[in-house]
Amino acid sequence: MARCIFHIDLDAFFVSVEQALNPKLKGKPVIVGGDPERRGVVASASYEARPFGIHAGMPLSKARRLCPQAIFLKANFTRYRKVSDRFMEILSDFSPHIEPLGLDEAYLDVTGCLKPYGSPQQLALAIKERIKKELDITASVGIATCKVVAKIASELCKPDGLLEIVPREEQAFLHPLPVAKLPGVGKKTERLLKEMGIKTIGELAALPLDTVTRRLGTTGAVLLNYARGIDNRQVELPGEAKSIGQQVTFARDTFDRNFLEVTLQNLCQELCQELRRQNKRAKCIAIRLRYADFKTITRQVTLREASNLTQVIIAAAQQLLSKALAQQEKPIRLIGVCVSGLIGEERQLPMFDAKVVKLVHVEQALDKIRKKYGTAAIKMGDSIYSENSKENANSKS
Ligand code: DCP
Ligand code: CA
Repeated sequence: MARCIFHIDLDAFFVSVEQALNPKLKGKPVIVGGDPERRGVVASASYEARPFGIHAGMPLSKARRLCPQAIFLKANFTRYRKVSDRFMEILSDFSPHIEPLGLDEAYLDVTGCLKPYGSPQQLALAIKERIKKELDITASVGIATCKVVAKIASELCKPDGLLEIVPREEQAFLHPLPVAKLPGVGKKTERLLKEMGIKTIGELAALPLDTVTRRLGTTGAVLLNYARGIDNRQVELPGEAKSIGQQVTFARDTFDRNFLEVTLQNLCQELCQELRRQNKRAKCIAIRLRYADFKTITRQVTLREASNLTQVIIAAAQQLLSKALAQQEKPIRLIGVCVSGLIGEERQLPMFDAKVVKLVHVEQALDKIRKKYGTAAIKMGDSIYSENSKENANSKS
């Protein structure tokens, strides 16, 4: 089945944050100056400033000459980082498969998340609406079967755009575009390609592989694939563990429901402790059962809100277990729990939700005791590990 990948990019990000904070700036040419270390260049320009020829990286002195009536503001990175966190959090409500790129853009793999929305476009509109409502910022969304096409699509529909490239239309969409639109084609590669007489993505796509690699090396092979609309890269968190798992294999196969439930609770407890240690919350909970005949099943659920609270994770895992046990009555040799869709825990606690705050405090206190006296000091049920082999896994796949 074709994948459905979104590339979502906030419009004129730094400027939009300032405009959301001070609506008087909306609809006007506004320019946010860059990093004080690299003083003197434009970091972000409102769409009203762009017709004057202003773009990121341009010296502020030149921007001032081109558009003297523009409003110039200093960058406030703490502010932008906070908004970026909220943006990523909104996205993670729609799919656990999220790959942030910098502060204001991300890929989402929504292949398995479309059903409630009816179509990719409806889902994209729902995401755009949430962002507008909660952050007062417009976003542009490119939809395609792979990352590279989704990214180019979002760029072409800016600002406040939505562009879907349906399966099998990738090449027709890409081919007329200038090669510089391909991610990975910088000034140098563009010049090399120009020397070869290549100006459009379609002209690049038509070249034989060895011609391209001779001039551009291995990057050439990747670019050639992109130009042909081929990009198998997954949507994934760069360099981070994507899931945390715990599982046990029993000394004897078991039917005992109570024993399975207690085992699962203990696994969840350890896993949540690890989540809190890593300052992460999980959006997706999966349980794994291996039967005596080695048949293995996985059952998974996505939480409405990411969590690292033991009670929340246990409740989800127990529900999955009950369903699985109702479907199959075979002795079980292994049980495991795994969380994925991990997101950072930088967000402030919702202070109005006293129950959540209390739970977090209780669990933090328990974590301290476990750290001091060992994990075995506090468990929610009887200790069960003594006769069983126990494995845990931090997985990257
Ligand atoms: N940025 C920067 N210096 C640059 C480019 C960008 O400091 N040379 C910062 C400011 C931007 C933010 O990163 O607001 C995001 O970069 P984008 O390239 O996505 O640019 P914008 O969001 O400003 O505009 P667009 O609507 O084109 O995405
Ligand atoms: Ca942007």
